[in-house]
Amino acid sequence: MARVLSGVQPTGDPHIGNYLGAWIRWAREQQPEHFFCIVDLHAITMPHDPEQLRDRTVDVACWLYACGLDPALSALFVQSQVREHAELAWVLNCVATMGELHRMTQFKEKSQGRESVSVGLFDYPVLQAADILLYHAEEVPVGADQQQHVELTRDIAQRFNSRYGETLTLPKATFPTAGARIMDLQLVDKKMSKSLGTAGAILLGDTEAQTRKKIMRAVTDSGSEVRAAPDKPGITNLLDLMAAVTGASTQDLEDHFSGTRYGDFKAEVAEAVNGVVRPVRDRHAELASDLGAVHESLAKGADRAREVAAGTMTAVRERVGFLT
Ligand code: AQP
Repeated sequence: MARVLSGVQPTGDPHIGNYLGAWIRWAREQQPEHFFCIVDLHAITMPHDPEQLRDRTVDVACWLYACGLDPALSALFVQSQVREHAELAWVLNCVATMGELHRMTQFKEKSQGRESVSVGLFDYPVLQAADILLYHAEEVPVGADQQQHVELTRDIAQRFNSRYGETLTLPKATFPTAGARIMDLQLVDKKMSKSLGTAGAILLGDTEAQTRKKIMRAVTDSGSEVRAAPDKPGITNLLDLMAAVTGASTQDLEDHFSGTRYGDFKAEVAEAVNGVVRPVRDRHAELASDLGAVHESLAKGADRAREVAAGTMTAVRERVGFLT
């Protein structure tokens, strides 16, 4: 069984992209060797409100448990509660290069148009490498947007190992067959994102009526064929969404919807999405009404994570020449 680490930022209301790109697989495939991390250290790389960060950290934990993460199996924890993440990130900062970080597309996108950008935002991928490498993760289940960061993690680990001796495990990113990059329903050339605004994002916390309305209003094209094609990004995205929630192939869906009008197609997509999200939303409401249990599970998750992380840091400290 492969060791797994993946993470989520507590930066806003989670959406169907987070769920289909990553979380659904975290829950389905979870094992005791799987670690999932709410990356609050990453969340402060952009301007934030401290009180809101605390609330969102707990809320995203409720969503993850609601999606099916079981504290008796996998370990869910909050990144800042395991200090080794920051410690290893510093060591890896001395292995990663400026040139590598300058090539990261997420940094380019997130820094675009900003007058002042934190060093933390630039360094974000190195902290992410530390997250992954601390747990000797072999697999990192993520959406397609994270591929470049996981490749950088491999490069950093490889360089560390060749400089100091075999210490860190080289990870690989894994992606779902469908739903690896759900696009915004209004800005179809942009990935659905917590920070892009809610008009084109299906939030897990939306009501069924809101979800239906957003899908019915999704941007499509002037044609009438339900078919995936480069000149039909809106329809392609809805087909991908439908494939991810139903498990059907795009080809089967194209056959099924052949001759169907866009309005009827969208209504079916909305129904399927609501069917999948409904139990998650209900479970989230239950968990949010008893946060004591959520805090307790997070504390246990952090204890489990600390144990593994401390072992890796002992080896790293010894390798780089720190006094033990
Ligand atoms: N649109 C998406 N389609 C598929 N997967 C997605 N993920 C995010 N958006 C999509 C995956 O969800 C996991 C958690 O993401 P994250 O919150 O840690 O970071 P992110 O990729 O930066 O997500 P957002 O929603 O875009 O947040 P903001 O706006 O705060 O940056 C990851 O595995 C990610 O691939």
